[in-house]
Amino acid sequence: LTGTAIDFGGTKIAAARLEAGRIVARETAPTLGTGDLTHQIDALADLAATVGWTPGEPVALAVTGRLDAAGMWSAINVDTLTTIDGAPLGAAARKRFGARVIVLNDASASALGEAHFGAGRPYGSIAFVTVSTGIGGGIVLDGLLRRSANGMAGHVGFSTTRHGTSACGSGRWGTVEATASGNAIAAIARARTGDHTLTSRDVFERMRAGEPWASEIVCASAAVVAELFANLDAILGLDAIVLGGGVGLAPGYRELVTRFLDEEPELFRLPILSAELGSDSAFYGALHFALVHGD
Ligand code: BMX
Repeated sequence: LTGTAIDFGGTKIAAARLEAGRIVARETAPTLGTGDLTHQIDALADLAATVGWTPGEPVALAVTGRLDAAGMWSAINVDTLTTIDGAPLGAAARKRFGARVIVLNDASASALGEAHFGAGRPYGSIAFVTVSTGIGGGIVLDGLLRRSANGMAGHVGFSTTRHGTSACGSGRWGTVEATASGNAIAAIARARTGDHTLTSRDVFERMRAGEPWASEIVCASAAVVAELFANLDAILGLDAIVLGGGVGLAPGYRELVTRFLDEEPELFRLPILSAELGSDSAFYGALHFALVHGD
């Protein structure tokens, strides 16, 4: 794998330069809080240039949100990304970069990356679940990424949980994303403590410092994610689940999810692996997708 890949998430954008399957340069920047497509793409191009992308060279772009078969990009959860509704991301990026730009949902890209180059290698059928700003997913069945014309495939964060108490920015009530994501952890912690500056990272720090309220909030998130994993297994019959994302890879979180999944009947207890490529899964998957599909 050689080329430039970009991961466009709800909180940060990241770019990496890969050569022969190794990352040789990387850079990150905060996601702009604007719905203006041109500004967003300018920020991506600036970041790509800092890792060594040269004008005219193809780009693999993994992005939060829904991408339909016509190449239109929309935020589903408008709380994780300033309203983007039906923007022609691929076409606009191709114009700005003056090159081929292959776009793919971020979690779908990570699923492919982990399935082919990471923790999913020994298995045929896996789901990748990212617990980050939102909760996203990608499904690889018998080695093939599940994609759909409406771009909804893999959006596991918009399934619901019995622990749901609110709606997320998708408008749907009781979603896994509303209950267990990084945004949800921060919102619950803020409501509980009255400290409106708290981030999900702070909640993990407070948990490690022994604050019981912080540990309760993180445990509640892990319980919902474990319930999601059992549901995915019941629907898809998976060999394993690969867990990623800033929250998913936070020390101790996977162990908590495993502990809650162990409370389910044995049939639903599938292996939970940490994303072996860490936060780089999307780079690998998006580049692989670009090389294989090449459109
Ligand atoms: C949301 C959804 C998914 C995305 C997931 C993780 C939006 C804007 N995004 O479920 O498309 O894969 O979040 O994204 O509706 P992240 O931004 O948390 O990395």
